[in-house]
Amino acid sequence: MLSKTLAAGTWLCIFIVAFASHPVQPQKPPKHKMPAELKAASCCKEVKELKAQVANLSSMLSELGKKQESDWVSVVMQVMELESTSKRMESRLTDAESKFSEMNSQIDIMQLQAAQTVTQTSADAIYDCSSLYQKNYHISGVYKLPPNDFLGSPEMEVFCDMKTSGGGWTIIQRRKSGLVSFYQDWKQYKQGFGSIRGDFWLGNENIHRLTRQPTRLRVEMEDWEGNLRYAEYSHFVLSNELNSYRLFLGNYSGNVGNDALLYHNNTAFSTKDKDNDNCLDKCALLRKGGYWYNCCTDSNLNGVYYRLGEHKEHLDGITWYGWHGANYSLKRVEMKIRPEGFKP
Ligand SMILES: [Ca+2]
Repeated sequence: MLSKTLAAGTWLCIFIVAFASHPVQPQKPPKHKMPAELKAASCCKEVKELKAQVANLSSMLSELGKKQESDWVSVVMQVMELESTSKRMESRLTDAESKFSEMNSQIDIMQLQAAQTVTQTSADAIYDCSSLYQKNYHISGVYKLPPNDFLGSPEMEVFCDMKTSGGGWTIIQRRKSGLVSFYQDWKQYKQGFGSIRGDFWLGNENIHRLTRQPTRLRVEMEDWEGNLRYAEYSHFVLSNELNSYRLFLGNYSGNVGNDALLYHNNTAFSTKDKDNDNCLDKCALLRKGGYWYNCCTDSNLNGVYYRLGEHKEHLDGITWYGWHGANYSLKRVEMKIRPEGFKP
């Protein structure tokens, strides 16, 4: 009985130990995990998609930035190209403008030269555009004057204005395209430079010879707003080279409202290499032209050609002080002469 009791106690102990070391957990029902996992997964997916979209947008932005940059560069290039095209057109227009009148006058000139040999010794010889006008050449344009014994001038190409105020004008200076620099030396101003159909200086020697007879000077000007003015002077004389092509002027008339050339009366011609002015300064260097500089200017018709936009920023431009002041550079100027007694 005892042994049976012992055996039963032993089995009880084993059972307790076994139970203590491996407690049987009551089986809980499995938790339902799937919705949370799914949620996390779909959230990640959204983030990833958003990240991808952001990355996409950034790359689009940077592409747009680059495109804008290249667009800007191309716009600037186009503007530059347009500017240069406009310059080319301007010079072509200048050529075209005068080619028509040149064609018209070319045949006339040949006839004229034939006529000239007959009339060389008579009073009606060809001196200038006014003599041409008197011989019924009434088209403005380029003419070739034959050599002239009275004036001592060689054959000379001139541009005649046969329309303004009765015509007969020989143009001695023109500024209209800005394609010719007027910052030239004594020799250049003496013999003349530029293009007879565009911007040019006829030459101090030629002008001197043409003013051996009583001569009238007319200065025509245009500003950048399209306003036109003129000034005329009686008894315009350019002395010879020994007298430094000194300028003499008579009375003023016109509508520019101010006699800005009078300040230059009885003044010698100066260039960058010949300082004949009445100043300690070298006016030709300061005003960048060749002119009858006093000390220095009330007008500077041979100054630097400045285009619209730059025309109000400089003191060495093409100026007429009494009209637009010292720092307004004009758009167009023509200086022309004809004999005092000319009658259309
Ligand atoms: Ca000086």
